[in-house]
Amino acid sequence: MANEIRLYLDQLGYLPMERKRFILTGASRPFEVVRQKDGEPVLRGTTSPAIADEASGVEAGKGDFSDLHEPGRYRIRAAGLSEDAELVIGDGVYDDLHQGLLKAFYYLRCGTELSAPYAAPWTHEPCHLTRAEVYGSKETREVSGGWHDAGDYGRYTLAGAVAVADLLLAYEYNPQAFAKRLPLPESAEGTMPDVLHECKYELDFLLKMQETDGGAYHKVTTYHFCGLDVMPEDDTGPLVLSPISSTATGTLAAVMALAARVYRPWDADFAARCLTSAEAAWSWLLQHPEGLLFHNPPGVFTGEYGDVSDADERYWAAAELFRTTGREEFHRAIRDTVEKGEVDLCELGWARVGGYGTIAYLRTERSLVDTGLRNRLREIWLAKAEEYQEIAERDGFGVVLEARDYNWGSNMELLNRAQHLLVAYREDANRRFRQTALEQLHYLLGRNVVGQSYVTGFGTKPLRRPHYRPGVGDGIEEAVPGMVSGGANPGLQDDYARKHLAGRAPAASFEDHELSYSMNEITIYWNSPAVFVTSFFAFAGE
Ligand code: G3I
Ligand code: 9MR
Ligand code: ZN
Repeated sequence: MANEIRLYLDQLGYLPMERKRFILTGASRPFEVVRQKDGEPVLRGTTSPAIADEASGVEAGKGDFSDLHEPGRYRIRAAGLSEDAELVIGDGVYDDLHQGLLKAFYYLRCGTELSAPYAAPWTHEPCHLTRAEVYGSKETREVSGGWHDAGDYGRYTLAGAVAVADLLLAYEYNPQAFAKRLPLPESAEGTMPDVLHECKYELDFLLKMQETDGGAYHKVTTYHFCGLDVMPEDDTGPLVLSPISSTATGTLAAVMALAARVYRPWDADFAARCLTSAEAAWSWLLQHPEGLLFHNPPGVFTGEYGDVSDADERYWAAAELFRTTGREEFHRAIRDTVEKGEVDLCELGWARVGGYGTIAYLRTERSLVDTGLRNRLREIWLAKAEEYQEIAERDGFGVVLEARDYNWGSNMELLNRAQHLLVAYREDANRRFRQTALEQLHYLLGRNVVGQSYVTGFGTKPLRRPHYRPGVGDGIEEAVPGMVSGGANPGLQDDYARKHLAGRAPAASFEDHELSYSMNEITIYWNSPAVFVTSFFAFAGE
């Protein structure tokens, strides 16, 4: 209905001591919060003056109930609301979400059976075990394992590297959030946390993607995407290793150097293998200074993950190798990149990885770093955090995206900016940054103009029909839980979106339908920043 008043809130709940706000469309009005069990009013307030919000296309105000700290179940009432809104306040409201987001990577495993104790009812047989043809040659390689990228069954080196990096960084920042077993088949193998078991499943695959000269193949896929209802084990077309690229090789060098640090206390041999791989990839980069940017070769029609520069991947590789080894050659490469000024030093996500390089340098042992350079990077990082802070404070829904930022994978951009704010928070203990990062979780979990939780299995209106082949092919009504949708995208980049979404405001450009891959696919590097962000707020995170 045109003038119906709508209330939007985090459908999982709110943490007792954090800022708590809901969004109410229409003019400012009184509201009250009552206890669910006896209807006792516990807080009264008035929503802020409504502002015309460009990204969502509605006029909305915010209802602040931050003074309510008592954990429990409540209802929110306001004039014009057709029904009360259900509200939860509690310390552990994100604990199950955190576990679910991480377990989603297990469901994306390729090359192995997903067995009942860990995956029921979403089990499937092993898949994609055949040797892959090296594009354009008669040679083949054994490259089984790793994670399916997304709704498709491709396995893409740089996408996998970025996803692993988010998860390992989350573990480095908040180990306490990863103590509880998921569980996984490897859980009983000792005391190594499951997040490290799961990342090793991808890292073992990424090691296979490295050629003897140190270069990394860009991807292993079939030549075409298979049908949307094809189960992994039924996707039996020939596998092809697409050519080595400098972007894949740069991200491989980076993530292997990062892994060498993280796994050293748990599996020294594996950590050593990772470092050897990182150094081999780095030497390949030195031998190919001109770069080798990737485009799908003739006859290959799967995801491209193209790029216009590999300078950011080289920067990230140098920074991780410097943090792990302390060797001056890597330090020089970092300095040269910063001096040249061609790399965005803050961007995160699959295409621009300079931010991961800056995080690596900011977290390098102080005795190794150049204090002037570190301070410069810190200033750049905090200035960008202030920019994000201002965007969120201006936005009618408290979102860190401007209208133009809603593109394919807008939830990745949102979560990457939340990651940025949390890294800034740990740099200068500015709690505003942590608070704004938390507001992005509220958006992801229902406080948005479509009233949608963008995560399968979580929220009162959870994601149900992502563009995800096993979910279409398995005939099971319930979606695998813990998968993050790419989210609102006004780009109309698939047939379904063109047919159903034309003319909508950017943040309203979403429907939960499996036919739309440009707004409702899931991917490993949309789940991985979500794990990073929730790790600060789950299991008494800080
Ligand atoms: O950044 C520009 C923005 O400046 C511009 O205004 C806007 C106009 O539409 O485009 C923006 O770039 C978009 C880019 O994603 C970043 O959001 C491109 O249009 C869009 O084509 C691009 O989409 C990528 C998509 O593959 C198609 O290439 C997604 O980032 C990427 O996540 C997605 O990755 C796919 C894999 O290929 C296959 N596996 C599934 C995976 C997820 O859908
Ligand atoms: O399923 C594919 C998805 O993973 C990709 O992100 C998307 C864009 O590359 O392509 C999807 O595959 C579609 C193909 O591009 C066009 N025919 C329908 C395919 C299934 O939706
Ligand atoms: Zn597979």
